Order: sequence, then structure tokens, then C-alpha cells
Amino acid sequence: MKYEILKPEVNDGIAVVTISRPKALNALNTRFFQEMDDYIASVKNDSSIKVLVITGEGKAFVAGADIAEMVDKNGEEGSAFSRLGQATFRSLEKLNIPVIAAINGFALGGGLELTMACDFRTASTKAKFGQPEVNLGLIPGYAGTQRLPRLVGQGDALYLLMTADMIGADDALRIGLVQKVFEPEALMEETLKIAKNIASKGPNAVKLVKQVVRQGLGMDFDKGSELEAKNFGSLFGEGNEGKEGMAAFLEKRKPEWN
Ligand code: DAK
Repeated sequence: MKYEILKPEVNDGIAVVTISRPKALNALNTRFFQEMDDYIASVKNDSSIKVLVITGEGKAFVAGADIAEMVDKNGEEGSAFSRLGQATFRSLEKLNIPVIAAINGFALGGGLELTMACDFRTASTKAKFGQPEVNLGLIPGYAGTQRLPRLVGQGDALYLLMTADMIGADDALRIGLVQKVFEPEALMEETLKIAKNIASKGPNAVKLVKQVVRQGLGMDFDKGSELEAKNFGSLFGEGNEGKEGMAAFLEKRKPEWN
């Protein structure tokens, strides 16, 4: 598929995809979701990609769902538009490699929901965050009501959802919505350093961390711990990653992952 909105690149196993529709502050339209579905499928099929970074072009990461496209929809079409986005974000979340949102500017509404489908978030000091749907007489449509309270807790989530306040990077860091904040010109370089650092770790272990944490969140504690124990065991044994990592430590050398 030829992309009009997404700009993908890959260097040394790190994929970066830039959302580029700057005239509309990268607002999410149907075309975006079609391209993103195609892109996610291509990343899934490329085992050389170790980490994916998503960012936006210009002064926004993504300023929300495309209001101009949504305005004429009836209830049924609105639900269909919502399901389309939910499915895309869910398949992004289910990619087995780490996905980082590098938030360069506005991350509002559907844009913030997109970042929350990533594994963690870095941000520029200029980034702004909010769920402004109630300003439009709407509620989030891409599972923001579900992911935001899981990430930041009920109080901060309901505050953001009810007031539609836009918060800056410092507040986002304080409530745990983002994990690192950098000067705008350093955002990509620093985020790529994080991505490279992760890419140097045991690749199966990194994938299992993601899988066990995400699946475990939907389970009770004991079932989650059992899931951990089962997966822990899968890294042992001749030819397995844990064996190599521990041997390398004891032999004072760098591990050689397969
Ligand atoms: N959609 C479409 N166009 C947008 C847009 C958006 N979300 N945000 C900005 N733009 C467009 C503007 O209309 C403007 O276009 P032109 O007038 O130049 O043609 C251009 O981008 C530049 O924007 P501004 O001139 O407004 O730029 P400023 O720097 O002055 O302001 C701003 C930046 C981010 C504060 C402002 O643009 C703004 O408030 N934007 C809207 C933010 C917003 O409310 N976003 C949340 C959208 S609601 C659902 C599915 C999904 C959702 C809900 C329900 N179901 C189907 C149930 C999700 C909803 C949302 O995401």
C-alpha cells in the first residue's frame, strides 16, 4: 500500500513511523486507520524489527480524531468509526515488540488514546495532553475511558476526562502518563537511545515481559504470577535465551542472542 499519511523508516532494527498530516494537526481519519492497519501488519511480519517508535510531524503528535470527518456521522456510523479505531489500536497494543510513543506536540483525544495503546511514552517539553471530547459533547471513542484510569488512576483520569483540561509535559510526568520528558530537539535522539537500549536485551525476554504484564493486568494476582512462572521457565534450558544470558554474565562477556 502506498502511504499518504504515514512515513515509515527502519534503522538497525528500530522502526520509526511518523504521522504526517500537519495541516490538520495529524488528526486521525479513515485513511490513517487503513494505513496504520497495513503498517502494523507489515511490522508484525518483519522479524528484524525489534522496537517501534511512533511520532508526529509538526506541532502536533495527533490533535484527535478528525472532527471534520466525524461531524456528519449518524449513531451507527459513529459506532463503526469508533470500532475501526479501537481495532487498530488494539492490534498495535498486541504487537509482540515494544512500542514507544514519542510525543512531539499536541496529544489530544484520539491522539492521546493512540499513545496509550503504546507500551510507554516519551514527550517533548512542548507536548500538551488532554481528553477534550466533552468540549464537543462526546466521550472518547478509542478506549480512552478504559486505558486512562488504568494508566494514571481513577482520580486523575476522571479529572482529565471531565474538565477537558490540557496539561503540559511536567504534569503528564507527575501523574505517570509519560515516562520521560526531553527538550524538543532531543526528543527523537533520546527516544532512539531508549529503543536501542531495549533492542540490546534478550529479545524473547523483552517480548515476554510485554506479554506477561499485559495479560497479567487482566487476571487476578495469583493467576498472573502463575503466568509469570510458566514463562520464566520457558527461557531456561540448552539453547534458550536465559541460558546464554546467564552464561555470558558468568564468563564476563556480552551475550549473543539468536
Ligand atoms: N480534527 C480535524 N481538524 C483539526 C483537528 C481535529 N481534531 N484539530 C485541529 N484541526 C485543524 C484545524 O481545524 C485547523 O485547520 P484549518 O482551519 O487550518 O483548515 C488546523 O488543524 C490547525 O489548527 P488550529 O488553527 O486550531 O491550531 P491552533 O494551534 O490554534 O490550536 C489546538 C491547536 C490543538 C488547540 C486546536 O486545533 C484544537 O483544539 N483542536 C481540536 C482538539 C480536539 O478537540 N481534539 C479532540 C477531538 S475529539 C468516537 C471516536 C473517536 C472519538 C470520539 C468518539 N466515536 C465515533 C464514538 C475521539 C474524539 C476526539 O479525538
